[in-house]
Amino acid sequence: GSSGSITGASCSNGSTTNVSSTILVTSGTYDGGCRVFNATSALGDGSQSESQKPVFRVENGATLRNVVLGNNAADGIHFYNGGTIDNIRWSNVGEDAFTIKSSGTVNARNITGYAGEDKFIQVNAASTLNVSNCVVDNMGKFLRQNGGTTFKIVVNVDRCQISNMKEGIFRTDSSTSTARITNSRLRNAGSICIGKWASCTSSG
Ligand code: ADA
Ligand code: CA
Ligand code: CA
Ligand code: CA
Repeated sequence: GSSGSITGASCSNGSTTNVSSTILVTSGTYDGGCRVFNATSALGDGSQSESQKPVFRVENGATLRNVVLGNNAADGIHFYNGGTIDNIRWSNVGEDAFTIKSSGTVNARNITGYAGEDKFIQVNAASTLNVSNCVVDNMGKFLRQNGGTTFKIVVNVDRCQISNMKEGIFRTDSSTSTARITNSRLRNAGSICIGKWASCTSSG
């Protein structure tokens, strides 16, 4: 395969919108117009505190696109019952970048994330996650299935550049979950597969 066209998100920063209550995306498409969405303290401070709220909540197959998360990204983006994100950049990942909160299929394409303390993606429910064209740099790990959970997740990652992970790329405690990464560039990305994965592969 080819890893030649890995660009991540492509927005130039637009004007800043301060977010004091989670923006709900419940149907159709929410187009952020490349504005910078910056959480206020009402959502959290972007630290490792687990009590923070997301900046966006995407539900029921809806799509969120063309968004820059600003210096305070709080608990990022939450998905319920599946959804799509397209052209999203986290300038400074908060507690984590996005979380699958209930079952469904999540598609994340053309995304970029920088400067996380720990996780980029957190998966808290049985689900399928398809990630394509991502650039992720400088955090603990790319993806974590919630610690101690044994439901099945299916993770497909294609055309990603992942660099400077302190721990690694995929971590689970579930022996039924699967992960694969294809057509990607890994630089100082730690261990690819951490934990019990039924299947965990890297190719291309
Ligand atoms: C940690 C924490 C979980 C949950 C998760 C998350 O793994 O132990 O309870 O809060 O983070 O969704 O960020
Ligand atoms: Ca967490
Ligand atoms: Ca979180
Ligand atoms: Ca950060």
